[in-house]
Amino acid sequence: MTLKPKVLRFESLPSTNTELARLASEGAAEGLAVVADEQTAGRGRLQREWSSPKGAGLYFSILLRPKIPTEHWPLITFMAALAVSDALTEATGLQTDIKWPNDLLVNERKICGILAEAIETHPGRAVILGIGINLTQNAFPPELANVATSVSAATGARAERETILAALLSALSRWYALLSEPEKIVAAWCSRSSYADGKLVQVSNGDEVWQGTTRGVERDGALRLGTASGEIRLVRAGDVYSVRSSS
Ligand code: BT5
Repeated sequence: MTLKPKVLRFESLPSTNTELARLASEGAAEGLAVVADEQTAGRGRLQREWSSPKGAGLYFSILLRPKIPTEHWPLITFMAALAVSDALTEATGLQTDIKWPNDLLVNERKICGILAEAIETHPGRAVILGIGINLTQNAFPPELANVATSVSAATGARAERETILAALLSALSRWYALLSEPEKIVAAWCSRSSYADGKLVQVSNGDEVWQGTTRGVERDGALRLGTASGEIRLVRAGDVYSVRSSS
């Protein structure tokens, strides 16, 4: 699968994902991408807010029409995390950690969030892949300062949005070509995530909270959680929090 990105730029949008979903429903081709200087209704998973002030972040969405079995679609988020990780290293020298399922961390703080949304369109099912990268500390409100960071804070240098965007487009094209080989995506993801194996975590899906130790990732992207009773629980959606061991 070859991806040929074509970027449309906007000063301000409610959400790059929403705008691209609209274009996708009108039949836009795979690879169409949208970038905005600000989002007035940027969102995360479960309709949470993604703080997106003007000029403070890279707010980006790209349209994918993947020809892979639906059960492997969660790997699109993994593929995107690998691409952002490459792009940040190439463009800024930063080394990132990946937190299941959709966060990139630097020094245990979130620098990027990924939101992949599947939609029905006339030419078939599509994915709107949204990526938000914090460029400066203005990208998020002060109350998130303990859990969020930005390229400029982490590198001590000015964050060049266009350099990061160019690196992201080529990294996405590279990793997208591997999407039909789930083992490779999962293996690469696990090698770059401190959360993949042996991490004591709490997982919350909104209703329930489980504690356990991570035991790798299934071929479809589900997180394997080893619980105290010795069973393996497969987690397909939720938020993961690192727990410091008391020993
Ligand atoms: C995400 O959701 O991390 C997915 C974020 C995707 C944003 C991109 S920007 C381009 C495209 N267009 C959109 O409208 N969205 C995508 P989630 O894992 O649910 O995390 C959301 C949580 O992260 C919020 O509830 C806050 O706690 C926190 N948060 C909000 N803004 C943040 C920021 N700028 N940096 C770090 N954390 C933030």
